[in-house]
Amino acid sequence: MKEEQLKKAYEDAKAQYASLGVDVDKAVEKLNNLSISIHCWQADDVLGFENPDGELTGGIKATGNFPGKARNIEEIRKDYEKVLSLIPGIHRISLHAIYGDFGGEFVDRDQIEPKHFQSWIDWAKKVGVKLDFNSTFFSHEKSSSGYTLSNFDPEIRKFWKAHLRQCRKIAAEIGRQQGSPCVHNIWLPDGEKDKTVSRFAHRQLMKEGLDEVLSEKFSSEYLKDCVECKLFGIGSESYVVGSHEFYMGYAVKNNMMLTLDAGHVHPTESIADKISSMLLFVPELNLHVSRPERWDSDHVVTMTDELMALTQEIVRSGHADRVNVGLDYFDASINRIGAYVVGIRSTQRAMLQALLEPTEKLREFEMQDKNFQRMAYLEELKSMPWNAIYNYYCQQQGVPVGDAYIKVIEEYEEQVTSKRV
Ligand code: RNT
Ligand code: ZN
Repeated sequence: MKEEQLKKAYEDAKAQYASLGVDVDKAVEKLNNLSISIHCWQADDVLGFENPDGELTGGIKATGNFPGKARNIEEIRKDYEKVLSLIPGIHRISLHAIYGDFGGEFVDRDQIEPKHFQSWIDWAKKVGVKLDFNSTFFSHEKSSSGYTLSNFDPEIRKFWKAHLRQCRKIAAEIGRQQGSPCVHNIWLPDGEKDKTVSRFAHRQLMKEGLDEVLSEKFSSEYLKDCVECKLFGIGSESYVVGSHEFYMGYAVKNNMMLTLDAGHVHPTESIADKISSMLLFVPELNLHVSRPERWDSDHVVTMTDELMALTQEIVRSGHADRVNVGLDYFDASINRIGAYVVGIRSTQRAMLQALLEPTEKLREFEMQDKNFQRMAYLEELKSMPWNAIYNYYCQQQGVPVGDAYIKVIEEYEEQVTSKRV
């Protein structure tokens, strides 16, 4: 689209929103301040660099074998730089512990240290992103029984506690060096395929393990821990130790962040409606924006009704500053750079639509019991020209407008990723 056309579409859209009492500039400024925590693991199907021949376990699965996944740190960083060049705004990259710079050596999970992430910290500074962190409790022989921190074997529990301790040290060091708290997400795959009898005992062990390690205090200026609940996984269909109730209770009791993953609830349930409840009881939320297709399939995020409901709830709560928006999906069946860019841009667009809502007007209808009017406006809003605002924002930020990113990704595929064999 030509520059004048873009500008004109934007001005027209702005006028339409103004007639509803919506300040477009303010909405765009808020969108621009929204840093999305981009998960590192879409680039290489959650494999990491700990073990080049490793296999993804823990009840999650990246299906597909599209060529071109990143095979080492250089390639993965190059891919992230490409992704960052195709999206507006300033974002964060969320690293998993298995993505350390181990220099070709095998470093076990209980031995990882801040030094293994120093080159990431330096790289992040260079490209202008902040880092978040995730401990990795899966894809390891000591998690093969299905239980880590909640294992009945004390030696295994000891190993994973050591891992968690090291991860917190690393995350805090990242936070200290980058001058912004590092969000450290704790997700454990613990659970079982079939009817588990000792549910209380495993949960008690998990609670004790977390209590022991999390009792070591770090400044919240450096580190923010959060715990992620789940409903079921592949091979843990019957029982997941870290269920929603477990971590909701844990986070509330310990006044800490809770992570809500869009794929970790019952198929007819949505995490959108949990936002306004949990914000009353925990200091902050961390989101894993994902797209479940019948199960926790971790499909690329697209603009679904669920995503719209989620971004609307974040904005309507009035506490968007307490919600960390992170992504969590891994699709190995399509171009992985494309998967990143589509998911990030869709999340931004959903957020922009929510920010462009005349919420006060809708609330007024609600107060006056005018629910037909509320419904009518909610429907009208769906076809407002919000995309003209997003396009103009992209142009202003110097990133491709509309579908222009597709060609850039095709070129990168031709010149770079397709050569990775
Ligand atoms: C698994 C969780 C978890 C992982 C990542 C790789 O179901 O969603 O967040 O996807 O840590
Ligand atoms: Zn997740």
